[in-house]
Formats: sequence, C-alpha cells, structure tokens
Amino acid sequence: MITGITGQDGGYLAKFLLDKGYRVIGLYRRGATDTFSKLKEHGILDKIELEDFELLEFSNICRLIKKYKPDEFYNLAAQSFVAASWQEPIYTAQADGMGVLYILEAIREFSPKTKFYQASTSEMFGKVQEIPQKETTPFYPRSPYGCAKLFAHWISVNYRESFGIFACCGILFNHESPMRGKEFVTRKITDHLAKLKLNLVQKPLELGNLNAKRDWGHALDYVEGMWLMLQQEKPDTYVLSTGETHPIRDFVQEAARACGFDIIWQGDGIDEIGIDRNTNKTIVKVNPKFFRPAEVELLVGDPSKAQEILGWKRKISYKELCRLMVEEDIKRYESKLSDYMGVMVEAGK
Ligand code: G4F
Repeated sequence: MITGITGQDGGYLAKFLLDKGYRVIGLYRRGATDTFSKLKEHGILDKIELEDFELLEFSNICRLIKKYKPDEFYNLAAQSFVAASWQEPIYTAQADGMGVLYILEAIREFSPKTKFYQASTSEMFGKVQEIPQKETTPFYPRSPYGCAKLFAHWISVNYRESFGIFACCGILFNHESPMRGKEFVTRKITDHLAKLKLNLVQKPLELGNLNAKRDWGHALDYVEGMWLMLQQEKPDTYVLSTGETHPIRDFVQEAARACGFDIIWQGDGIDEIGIDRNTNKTIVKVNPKFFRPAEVELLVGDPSKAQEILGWKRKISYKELCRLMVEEDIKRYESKLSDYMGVMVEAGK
C-alpha cells in the first residue's frame, strides 16, 4: 500500500514493486487535477488498485488498513513543497505530522504486522549541526514543513520502540527526476531551459537563492532504498544521499550545458544574472520573490549506514541526472510541437 501514489516517488516505487511481482494498492486524493499523469507515463495505471484517500480522515485510513492488512505500507503522502509550508503551516502540520500518527494508530489497532515506511527528510537537519549529516546528527528544522516532518519522524521511532511496530524512517536527501513537479527548483530549471532552447519562451528563468546547496540524487535509486529498509530483520532509520553537494547555480550551469548553453555569471546578490556566452542572451536572473523566510543553506548526507547495512548505492550520477531531466523536457516539448504542427497541416494552415 502506497500513499502519495500520484507523486514522483509514488510512481517510481509502484513500478519498482510491480516489477518484483507485488500487488500494489495506491492511495490518492480525490479532486486533484491531472491526478494520474505520472502513472500513465510509467505505463502502470491499469496495474495498480486505486483507492481514494484523505490523510486527515482517520476513519478512511482505518477502513483501508482493515480491508487490506497490507504487508508493507509506504507513506509518501505529504504537502511536500517547503516554500508552501509558510503559506499553509497548519495544513502542513496536520498532513505531514498528525497524518502519520493516524496511520500508525490504524496499523497498531488493525494490522500490527504491517511493515511501515515513513518518508522522513533531510529538511529536518535544516540549519545543519554537522557536515555531512548522518542518522545521529541533531535536527534543527527551518520551515513549518521541517517541523511537521520532525514530529512524524519521532512518532514513527516511538511507535517502533513503544509498540514494536516495524516502522522504518528513510531520511532522504533531495531526489529528482523527469517526473519531478515543476514547483521544485531542478524541474523548474530544466523545464524553462527546454522552452528557451526550442524558442518557446524568450524571458529568462527567474530563481531565488542561487547559493543554497543540495545533495541531489535520482528518485529511481531512492525508491529501491525504501524497499530495502523494509526487507531487513529489524526496523531502523537510514540516510539516503549521494554525499555530494552542489549550489543551485551549478545545477543551472550543468543543465544548460546539456542543452547547448554556455552560461557566464555576472553581478552579485539580487543583481546576479546568467548570460549565454554564444548569444549574449540573459538566461537566468534572480527574483527575490522566490527567497524563503528561513533558508536551509547546505545539505550533504553521509549514506555509509545504508551502504553497509542495506547494500544500497546510488547508481545515477549528478551530471547524468541533470542531463536526463533536461533531455526529457526537450523531448516532451518537441513531441507537443510536432502534434501541434500535425494539427495545423491537417487544418491547411
Ligand atoms: O527544489 P526545492 O523547492 O526543494 P527543497 O526545499 O530542498 O525540498 C525538497 O527536498 C526535501 C529534502 O531535503 C524534501 F523533503 C522536500 O519535500 C522537497 O522534495 O528547493 C531547493 C533549493 C532551496 O534552497 C530553494 O531556496 O532551491 C532554492 N531555490 C532557489 N530558487 C528555489 C528557487 N526553489 C524553488 N522551488 N524555486 C525557485 O525558484
């Protein structure tokens, strides 16, 4: 059973489990627009048993856990956009914090043998107390999202220790892919660069803090780590990360290179711009609107425990990730363009 089945990780995990012969029950929120596009793109929509589900409705969590008594439960549902958590702090706290307690209570009551995976996050490290961050690093969240996730993390550990629930926490560092939502910085970058490349827009890409550093891996590698955690004899907490960190500026540069732009940077702070060396065109500029009230400046994780105990290792490199994402966005726009041209030709225009 997977909550958040319509998100980036939900799609990759469902595909991974189906390939292993699992029966997958996917829980989704009714009423969301464009709900199943990622599952369609993975080609697995008709292979998943779907149930509509609201994380804040305890009765429906109980009903579903009672009905299926799943062997494994992956909780990937969340309000996962950090920036939005300052606009919706109460909803974020309820869904990302209390929602997890609802699931744990339902498991304890109706299906105590279910193995539970909680999507904990490197955002909990926030203002980092140690470099690199590992399972024992003290937490210091910097957003309502980080605070809510911290409650969810500790309540999962507590249910493991109090009631013997097989609850695992994956402290996952940023993981991206061509399926990433466009509100997150990597996909926002690759989507806009693809449009610039194909002359579908002329205006530069507008970003916030270019200096923040993130440890970015590919989501496909990370869902394997989630599954590995639930295959161990004992439940535990693991960091999944690459151990490399790069500023946002570097991701822009790398993705731009993959689509033929050669960016040079000029100016400082809110006046910084990125210009294409060959055409002199401004590709990137800073817009303070995207700054956050409190920022997580640096994340870099130490994945040694997952490597040693789970035998987990990321396979897709940072450079490959940048290239894959930008190439996929170019392909998507090219195929939309060729559909459009086909319609125009048919219409005799
Ligand atoms: O891509 P982001 O929005 O991801 P963020 O905040 O690191 O959170 C992601 O990773 C967490 C794991 O560490 C997850 F828990 C969470 O659910 C989510 O998946 O922002 C990355 C960085 C930030 O420092 C932000 O300030 O990029 C910076 N940034 C600069 N300009 C921007 C922008 N972020 C966004 N979204 N949009 C911008 O224009």
